Amino acid sequence: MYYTIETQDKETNARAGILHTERGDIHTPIFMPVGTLGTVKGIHFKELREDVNAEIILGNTYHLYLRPGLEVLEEAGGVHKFNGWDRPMLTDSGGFQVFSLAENRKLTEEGATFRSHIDGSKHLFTPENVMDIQRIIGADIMMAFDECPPGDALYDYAKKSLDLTERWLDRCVKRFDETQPKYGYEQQLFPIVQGCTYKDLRIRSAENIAKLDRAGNAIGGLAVGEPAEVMYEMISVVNEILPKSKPRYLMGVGTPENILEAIALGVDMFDCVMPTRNGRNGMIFTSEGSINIKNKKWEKDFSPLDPDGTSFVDSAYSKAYVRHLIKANEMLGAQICSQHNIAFYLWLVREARTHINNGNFNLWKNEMVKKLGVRL
Ligand code: PRF
Repeated sequence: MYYTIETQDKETNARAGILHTERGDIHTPIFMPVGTLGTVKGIHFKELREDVNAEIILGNTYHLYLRPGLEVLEEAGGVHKFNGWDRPMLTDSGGFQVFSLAENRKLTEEGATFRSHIDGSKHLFTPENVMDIQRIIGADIMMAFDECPPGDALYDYAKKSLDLTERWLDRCVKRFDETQPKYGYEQQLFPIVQGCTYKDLRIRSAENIAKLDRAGNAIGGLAVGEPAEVMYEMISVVNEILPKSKPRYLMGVGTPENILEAIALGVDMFDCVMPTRNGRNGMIFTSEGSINIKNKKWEKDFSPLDPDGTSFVDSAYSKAYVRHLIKANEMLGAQICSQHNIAFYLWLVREARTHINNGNFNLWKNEMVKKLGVRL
């Protein structure tokens, strides 16, 4: 796995690049649809490949470990053989999900103990077993095991948390380097910068991670309650330090506007549940602003879902029909809106890429951001 930069924008820190992997090239900036359980909810892989053109998807260690479990995944020969997705997959490491989903979670030096949100059973994640689990899942990109404190954490807690995350990172790297891929294809480990909203902690974390010289690096602990301006400031501090020659992945972010601003700050990879989660609720993103399809305004609007949209669903279905499906809780409504939103996010990052390559990214970005904030 290696990264090449095609164009470095002159006005901003945006870049267009390619992350070359054994399973195909990933053109950056890229958005990774969230496929928590080995499925992007409601969307066939055929659509993801041929209609949306997703180049990589994300999965979750926490969820896949609990269901279907490691025995099934190992016997299948890894997640790609299990679900049929042949393009790259990245798995998040589980720490973040333990803290947002599991019950009775407890952090110790050793790792995190928690109770499953499914059956209450007790489990322990450690930096070592989270590396082993991601080896068994067979993710092309594995994430380090970290703690993600809340956005308003006080300095004392933030520092102690980073100390722990850094000790865990050393253990992740050691275990990763001592073990081999299970299924013959390459796997890489991305470390995660933490440090809350404190510049000195972010700098320390980024410096330590830069030294590890991994195939890519991630920025965690953002979009967890802090103001957007603070998030942007932290990204710029960190990106000064993280190597330019490696892809940078901003975890769990965000709105279309957040993504464009972060691209301008030099971020290359994104994931977020927003397009699928909001889509299931009938909220759709378009290049002219966002739409709540449940709104009465759309009841008799028989125009295409999104006349500028790139997915087949955008012209195949009308706003009025999709409104009806969502209001009636029909599965197809959730599917259409999810597919539309994922296609929109991927269109957005492809457009960003084109404008970086054409030398007019900043101008385009500023105009786009204005439109994205509109509620139609
Ligand atoms: N760490 C991990 N996964 C994450 C985050 C993090 O900080 C975030 C924060 N936005 C989302 N997903 N491991």
